[in-house]
Amino acid sequence: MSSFSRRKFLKISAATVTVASGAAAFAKAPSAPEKPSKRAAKGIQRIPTYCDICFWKCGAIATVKDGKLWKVEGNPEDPLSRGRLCPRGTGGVGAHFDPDRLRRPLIRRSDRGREEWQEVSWDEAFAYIAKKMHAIKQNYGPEAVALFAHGIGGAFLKHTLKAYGTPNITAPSFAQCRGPRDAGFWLTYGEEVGSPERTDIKNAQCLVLIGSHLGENMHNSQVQEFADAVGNGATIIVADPRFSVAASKAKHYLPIKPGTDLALLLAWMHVLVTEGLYNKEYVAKHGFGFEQFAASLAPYTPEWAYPETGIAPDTIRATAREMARYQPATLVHPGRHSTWYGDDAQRSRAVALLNALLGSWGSKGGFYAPASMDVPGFPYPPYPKSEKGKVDNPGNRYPFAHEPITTGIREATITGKPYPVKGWFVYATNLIQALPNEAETIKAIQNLDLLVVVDVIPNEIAGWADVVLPEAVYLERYDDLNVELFREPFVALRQPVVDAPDDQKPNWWMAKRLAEVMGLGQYYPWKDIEEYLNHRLTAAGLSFDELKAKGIIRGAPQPIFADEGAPLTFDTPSGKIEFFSPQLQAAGFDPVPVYTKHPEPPAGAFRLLFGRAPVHSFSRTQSNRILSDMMAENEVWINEDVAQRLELKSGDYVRLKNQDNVVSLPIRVKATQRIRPDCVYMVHGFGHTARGLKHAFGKGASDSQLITRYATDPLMGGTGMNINFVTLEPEATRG
Ligand SMILES: Nc1nc2c(c(=O)[nH]1)N[C@H]1C(S)=C(S)[C@@H](COP(=O)(O)OP(=O)(O)OC[C@H]3O[C@@H](n4cnc5c(=O)[nH]c(N)nc54)[C@H](O)[C@@H]3O)O[C@H]1N2
Ligand SMILES: Nc1nc2c(c(=O)[nH]1)N[C@H]1C(S)=C(S)[C@@H](COP(=O)(O)OP(=O)(O)OC[C@H]3O[C@@H](n4cnc5c(=O)[nH]c(N)nc54)[C@H](O)[C@@H]3O)O[C@H]1N2
Ligand code: SF4
Ligand SMILES: [Mo]
Repeated sequence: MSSFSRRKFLKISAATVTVASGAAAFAKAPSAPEKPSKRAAKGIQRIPTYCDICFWKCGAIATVKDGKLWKVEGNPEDPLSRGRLCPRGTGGVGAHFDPDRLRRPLIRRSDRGREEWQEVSWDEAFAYIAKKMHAIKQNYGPEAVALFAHGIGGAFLKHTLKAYGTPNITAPSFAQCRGPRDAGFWLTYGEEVGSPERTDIKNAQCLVLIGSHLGENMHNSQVQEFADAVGNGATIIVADPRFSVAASKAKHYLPIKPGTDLALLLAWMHVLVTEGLYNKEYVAKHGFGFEQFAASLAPYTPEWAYPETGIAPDTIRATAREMARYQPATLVHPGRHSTWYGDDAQRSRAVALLNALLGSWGSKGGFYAPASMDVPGFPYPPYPKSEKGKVDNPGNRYPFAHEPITTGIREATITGKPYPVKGWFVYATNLIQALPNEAETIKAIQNLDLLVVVDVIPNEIAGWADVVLPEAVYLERYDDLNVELFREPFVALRQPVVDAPDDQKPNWWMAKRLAEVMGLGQYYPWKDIEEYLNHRLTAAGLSFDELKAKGIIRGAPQPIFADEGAPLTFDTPSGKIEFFSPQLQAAGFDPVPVYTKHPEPPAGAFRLLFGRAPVHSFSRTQSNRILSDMMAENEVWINEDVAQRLELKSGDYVRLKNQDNVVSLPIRVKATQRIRPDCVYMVHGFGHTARGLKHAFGKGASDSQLITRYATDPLMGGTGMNINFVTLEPEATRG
């Protein structure tokens, strides 16, 4: 094992130890719910399930001692976790014990956003919601209710809302996250990279990370495979304005000027093509429009890219040659959170094209063809057809948006066009923090006749709701099966490990009850979720009892690389990899990516960048006492020389003020040489303002609050959020 992967193991296991004892301490804390479990049995029980602290869905085994949740570990049978959870997953027990949890259904009793509630029964809550939803349907049609639902827990509410008749179902994982990447790869290969990404990181001999900060971005399998690749001696190339954890493992670290990635990508491709280093056989066999593509690269020399990116021509050539040396086992990581500057689908297309030049799509050490189990869905009656169609993308103005656009629904809610939206159902997404420009979100909310929020804690979005429905956390409930697309086929079960402490209910129960109250009971022909799961598994020839006992059932391995016999076909109009895209040309866009400059921060201001911390997920874990113990607040990274000039030092507090005079909560300075002087960086998800979050309230600052501007991607409607500039104001009163 290399020193890196050893360290990584130590780091992960150290976190595990801290967390396990933290959980133990917690279980004894007076604030922890003391209600004994109905399923309480004396002694130790080990119950498999899968994690929900993020969307990776790692297989886990929970240990319950005398009916009380003790710890959660990786399930060794699970290909995603390979028996180890990330620190967030291990700290997931803190979600069950969180004293700030929502406990009972609530109905608003004063103005929206004031967070003043009345506790009601579930029947009262459903009666209220059903009445409003009937009225909206009558006055505006069922399309006027939209569902925002993030994660697998939204599956049954989606079913209920489709049965009600709305096609407007969306999540921030598209227009605020991976949408541009998916569009860029789809336009090039006719397929997306999926989630989990189909990246063969562990076998890559050269791995290029252009803004993917693996190691802070803790998607478990990817981080473990990254450690494998480093351990195998792979060449790591990292382009990031900030010296990330991944950068510290790199042979080549390129401190790129933010917003100029497309220039670097074009220059890399220029070198590969002009020096004849690309995979000629692969391109000849699978490529379409290569001649036009190659011709359009002519101006993008490394010398041209230098003043744009700040990366020296020699470095650009050396790194391009390094990529060529290891092809096709060179993987230019597609990234995930790709909504940066508004031209992101074209940047992602350039990433896709660079991989195509290296022949990595379909190759070991590149992109594999994912496998999955065949588990049929439940045979439901057909949904009513919507006459009006979807509201988020009128006139198909974003022609390559293949999923609904959250911010498009928000816009329709404000303008009433193309038709009014009057109800939002929000499941497991904190829209106040997840969507850019909070003021627009609040404006839309004020236009609603009904806002229902299903959450586990009183997060910001819950504060704006008319009705708040408290959900049981993932350790207390069943969810739908995870039939994953991955290296090998498998199906995983989430099942309850402990009871919910109060009157919290699982999403499937809410979705079914609501459907019944609204007269849509025929869409729920099953009695309870066990019957539903059993039905699906039986149809697939699998045993529910076996899955309950093991948590995971694995299928037979399938070929996943072209040289093992996996088909290498492209679902594009030409049936090939489209180096030149007639689809883009026909829609009036550049058929080959073209570089455009982005405005730079004015003198004295800095570009605001943001990302992940290993121990938190978005804005959902700051209330978790175990995880907040490891990181209670975020910091703002400032270049050390800049800090000195501003007479700031690490540990001082500042407020960030953006171009629209929005001022953040106080945030601690981290003065470091690990970031360029033209930008500052902070971890997303902090700076909570919801009063019910007694523990997380006011700790750190929120990037979302400062993201008042965004650049919309003309191809697919993604919201580029890295275009806000901030100045720093010293804060005398904290520290
Ligand atoms: N400013 C800014 N905005 C961003 C990002 C960023 O980095 N900065 N990142 C973007 C990206 S990449 C993404 S994917 C999105 C993520 O956006 P979201 O998925 O909306 O993430 P969160 O803000 O964490 O909101 C999750 C909500 O679900 C609740 N929750 C947690 N567990 C459960 C559960 O079991 N049941 C229910 N019902 N609720 C639960 C949490 O309490 C929280 O309120 O945000 C995007 N927006
Ligand atoms: N611990 C943890 N892990 C997570 C999550 C989490 O909440 N917590 N969320 C998951 C989700 S849904 C997502 S989408 C991913 C997001 O993670 P990624 O897709 O890896 O990354 P981003 O958040 O877009 O990018 C942040 C990195 O990009 C750099 N960067 C900023 N601007 C530029 C630029 O112009 N050029 C270049 N080259 N780099 C730039 C930043 O310095 C930072 O290192 O993380 C996933 N993993
Ligand atoms: S990556 Fe971590 S938080 Fe996400 S599902 Fe896996 S263990 Fe849970
Ligand atoms: Mo994301």
